[in-house]
Amino acid sequence: MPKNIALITGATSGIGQAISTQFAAAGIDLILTGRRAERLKDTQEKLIANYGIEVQTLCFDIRQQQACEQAINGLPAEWKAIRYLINNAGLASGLGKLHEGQLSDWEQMIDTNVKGLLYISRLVIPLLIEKQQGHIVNISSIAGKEVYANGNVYCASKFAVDALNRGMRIELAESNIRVTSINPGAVNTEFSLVRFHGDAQRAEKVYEGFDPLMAQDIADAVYYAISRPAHVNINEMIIMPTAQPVASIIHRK
Ligand code: NDP
Ligand code: 8X3
Repeated sequence: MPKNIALITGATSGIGQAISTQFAAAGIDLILTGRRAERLKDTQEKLIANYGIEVQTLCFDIRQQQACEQAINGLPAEWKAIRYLINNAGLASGLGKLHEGQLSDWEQMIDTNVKGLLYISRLVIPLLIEKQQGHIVNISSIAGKEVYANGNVYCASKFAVDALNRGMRIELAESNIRVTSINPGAVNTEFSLVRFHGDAQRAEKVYEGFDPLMAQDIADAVYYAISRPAHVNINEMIIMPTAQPVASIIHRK
């Protein structure tokens, strides 16, 4: 019987995977989502074996509203007592001028980062309200605080996450639900590989010549936020590599 449950979207890689391991180590039972079934299964097996927690996996595309509904509504009753919702699934697709942009990139970012986050939140928040407790952590970005050259639509999608984060906090305080946004700068994950449509050489260059953040740095911050006493809400955190003082400047050796 699961007790202390977290639902983490985008748990197949990077930040979501690191949060999953950090939470598992703290004895939190997990609902993990993503599109890559094999990775979900591997992660589930490892976390159960290493930490003795319970893990459910939900394999679906967060852009598909019906798939979100089926996944969340189809959870066994005891798994609906979700305490932590970590809205992490997201991506950048492309990096270039708006007037030269690919519509398919824009749609993928808006559908995943904004609409997907909304679909999941709409389904899970009523479950938190029912229990009059819970904590939502929205993984936004420094791109949701500062606009940088060629970031246009990705930045817009993360500014939307920032607005949704603030809106949720205002609306949910009366239900004793905490809401936190985490806004990282460059984190070395599959993010750039995805942004550059699988161009591994270009992706590697993003993290060359300086020490980027690691996914674990962000997992630490998320765990810090959720492990504060119940009367303490961390509204937001901006976390940057030391060599990246603002979004558009990276000091490389
Ligand atoms: P990764 O590419 O390593 O991980 C992204 C995760 O999102 C994967 O688990 C992926 O799962 C999931 N995901 C993407 N699209 C979908 C979809 N349509 N349906 C379901 N799941 C999806 O990148 P990060 O770990 O770096 O990114 C995690 C979050 O952190 C994102 O919201 C990103 O914007 C944000 N962020 C990242 C930064 C960075 O520099 N890395 C900095 C600031 C914020 P799957 O492919 O299996 O579906
Ligand atoms: C990802 C970090 O600086 O590439 O959100 O926008 S950045």
